[in-house]
Amino acid sequence: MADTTVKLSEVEHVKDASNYLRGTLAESIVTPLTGALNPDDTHLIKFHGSYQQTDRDLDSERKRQKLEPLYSLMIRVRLPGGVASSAQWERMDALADEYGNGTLKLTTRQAFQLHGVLKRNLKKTIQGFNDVLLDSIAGCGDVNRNVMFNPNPHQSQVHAEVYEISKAISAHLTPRTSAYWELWLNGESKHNSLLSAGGDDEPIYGKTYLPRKFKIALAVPPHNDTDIFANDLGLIAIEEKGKLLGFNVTVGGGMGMTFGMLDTYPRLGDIIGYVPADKVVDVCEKVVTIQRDWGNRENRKFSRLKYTLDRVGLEVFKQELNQRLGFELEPARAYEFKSSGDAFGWTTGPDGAQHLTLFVEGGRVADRPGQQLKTALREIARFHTGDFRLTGNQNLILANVAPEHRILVEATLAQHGIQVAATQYSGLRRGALACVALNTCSLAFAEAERYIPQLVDRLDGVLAELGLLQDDILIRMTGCPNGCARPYLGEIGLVGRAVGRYNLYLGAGFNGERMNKLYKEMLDEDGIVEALTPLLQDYAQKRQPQERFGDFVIRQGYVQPTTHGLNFHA
Ligand code: SRM
Ligand code: SF4
Repeated sequence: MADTTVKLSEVEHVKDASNYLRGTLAESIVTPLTGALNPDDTHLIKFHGSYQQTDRDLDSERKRQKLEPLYSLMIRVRLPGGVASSAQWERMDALADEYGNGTLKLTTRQAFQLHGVLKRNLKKTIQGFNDVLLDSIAGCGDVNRNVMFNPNPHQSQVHAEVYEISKAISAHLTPRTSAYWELWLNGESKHNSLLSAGGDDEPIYGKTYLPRKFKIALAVPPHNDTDIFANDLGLIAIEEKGKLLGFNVTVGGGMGMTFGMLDTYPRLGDIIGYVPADKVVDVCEKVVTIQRDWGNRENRKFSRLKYTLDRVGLEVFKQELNQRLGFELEPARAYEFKSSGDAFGWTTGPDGAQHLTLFVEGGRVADRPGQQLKTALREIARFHTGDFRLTGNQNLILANVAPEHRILVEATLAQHGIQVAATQYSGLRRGALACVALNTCSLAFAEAERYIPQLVDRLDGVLAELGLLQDDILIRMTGCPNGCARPYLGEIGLVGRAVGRYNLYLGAGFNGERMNKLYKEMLDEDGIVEALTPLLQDYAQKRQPQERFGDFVIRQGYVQPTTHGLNFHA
């Protein structure tokens, strides 16, 4: 099935020649003449969890002054299931201040990001992670990324079991190269399970790794809070009487596309069958190896599993998977998803443990006038005996709060201007997702995280007049079509086209099972508000009981439903 006549992309050659992801990183990182890395190393550093970036707010001024751009590194810490201890939180908080830009970003895949790390500080930053058993290997790059799962295993016994499986999948698919600990940790890792193997053999990936990034998410119905259909591989837990049986398997999800290239498209995963729980890690490995062997290594725009699948056909893919597994997937089992968002405020688990889900706007943990979230969480980390759980919706759960700490948690938050209940925010704001975009993302055409609060302020005005302020409506914004905030799963999706201009997409399902459709192009803020106001008015008047906004705009004929990635542009 692999085509040996293809002209490999440049990145394939870089990986091939890199000696298992080393390249010339050791030299690049210490060269004092520039803040940048050697060009080939900019590809390799991703596998170590980092991206070279510039401060785009300063690019033109620095160019005018004939200075090189202000290079720095973004670094992403993988956390399977988004779980961090208090000690790990405190460390990330401190590293953000010491080497980063003083903020922590909670990503849409339940990871931490630091921005603005100068290359001379990268090693010290990674060593800081290692001290508290965190790492950034495979945070980015052509490998399996952070494995997503509902961040609260204490919700039920099934959640606890699925969390363990998500960690097992993550560990199984972590690259084995010793380059990471050799380059950053002087050959010594505190992370026994992960990096002590020390060999360069990559039994799953091989020396050129995957053709492109690969993403896995797990979910326990009825909550699709990891948007599993947006992943290359999704696993839907099937339980019976509170016991985990196995998983329905989805393949071929992905959000990215390129404007003007209709043969690129976001796509939701297809359900291909059911697998018992004890065989699920093997299924993940075999799907990864098929993509390793069959994925497009010529043109990175078509390298994701979704394009492999649409090229070879789902049936051929399933046959190959069954053959590599040595057994057949069973028919998929019944399940139902009802939502893809987070439930805010205090909850009590079946074991009586207390958990607090906090709204974190844009996933940015920062101190702002009147709201010192970063300080509040640091103070909480000093006494909190439970842990911190990052959600796939860029929010945060303080999990397992000791009963005697509940009042102290609330008081600490209140003292720093953070309210526990999220009802002071509109339903639109609570469910909003926005990618980083400017000023650090090199691919952004427009603002997202920095701008969405202002847009929601205006839309909240419209919603308030219509009595819809507390209705949950999913809005998602990105600065480009790559889809980092999964905008095509927003009931309202806004995708940056140019500075201050967005394409407006409508009609996604509230439960993450249907993508939206282009409604209007190149809108500025007034255009967005003008386009949405009559629809929201109509919704307030004519919606049926419990009808979601995404379903309503389809029933009213504003947009056609998207039934498959292949008709997303239709
Ligand atoms: Fe993403 C590239 C940020 C989740 C699809 N993404 C980037 C880069 C690294 C830009 C770059 O290549 O230079 C962004 C760094 C910005 C910055 O300054 O930090 C970036 N992506 C993010 C994060 C931080 C957004 C956020 O605000 O939370 C998310 C980090 C997740 C993590 O912890 O691993 C993030 N990115 C996603 C998701 C959502 C998801 O995975 O559920 C997607 C859509 C799903 C998918 O992969 O299809 C996503 N990011 C992309 C793509 C398009 C990939 C494609 O094959 O279509 C790119 C561009 C690329 O890879 O060439 C990209
Ligand atoms: Fe950057 Fe585009 Fe991803 Fe936003 S969606 S972080 S602008 S790559």
